[in-house]
Amino acid sequence: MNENINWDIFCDEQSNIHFAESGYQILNIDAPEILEELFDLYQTVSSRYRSGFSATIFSSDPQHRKSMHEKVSEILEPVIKHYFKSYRQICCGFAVKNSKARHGEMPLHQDISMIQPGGRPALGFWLPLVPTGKVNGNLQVVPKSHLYYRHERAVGTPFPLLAREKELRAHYLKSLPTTYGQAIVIDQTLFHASPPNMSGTDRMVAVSVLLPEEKPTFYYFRNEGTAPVELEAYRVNDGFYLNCQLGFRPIDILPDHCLTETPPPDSFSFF
Ligand SMILES: O=C(O)CCC(=O)C(=O)O
Repeated sequence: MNENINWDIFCDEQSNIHFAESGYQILNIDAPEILEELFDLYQTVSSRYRSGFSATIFSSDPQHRKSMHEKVSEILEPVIKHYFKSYRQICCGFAVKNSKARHGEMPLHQDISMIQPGGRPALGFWLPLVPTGKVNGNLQVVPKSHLYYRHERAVGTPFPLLAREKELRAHYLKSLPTTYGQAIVIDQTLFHASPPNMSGTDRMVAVSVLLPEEKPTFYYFRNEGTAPVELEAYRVNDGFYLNCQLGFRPIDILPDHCLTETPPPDSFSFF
């Protein structure tokens, strides 16, 4: 199902080739001053990130979401400009696994869709402010799984290989430890997860969602009252994700169109 995908993402062509094949790319961000600035910013708001796993996008305070987005996106902008070909940032902030709450496991999932399928993909940009490994909740990915289910996904869209999660974890899930200064870029369709933080020290990550400049932003609402399940596709502005309640139907806009949620393919192969 890789028709109509355009992998012209990074300025570096080798990165485009690796990303197209695997669905992720590790970047060496050679800019300690940027990591320090992000770390200093995080210190000013760390009291808000005290649960097992907390992320700015889940904050119930829209002011905080907006302020973190503005500050983090500004700090990251030179990095994004340097590595990516015309991508814009939405939903920046922090993703934190607290050292004192050991229940912050992130299950295997795909991110929700924020653009329509086809063309250049939406990306997750994940820049840890500390080295990451299995013990403090590093990112784990299923390489090549970004080609499996590229259809529209909303909050509530079931993970397409839920019944085979054990098998995926046993045979396909790959741990991606990072050294200080390394960032991981994933296709939002890539299967990914992270274990709990058992290290005794907080795991802080600066995050950004990157959308191709040429593609409008969408929000999908899953209408579970229909059979088959229908997705309502809302065309939104970039600020929408700083204010919305994820998983809820927007109250003041009408859908651009509706579509039936696509069932996953029957078989898979990630080798
Ligand atoms: O930060 C993490 O551990 C997981 C992040 C993640 O899964 C996501 O942003 O979708």
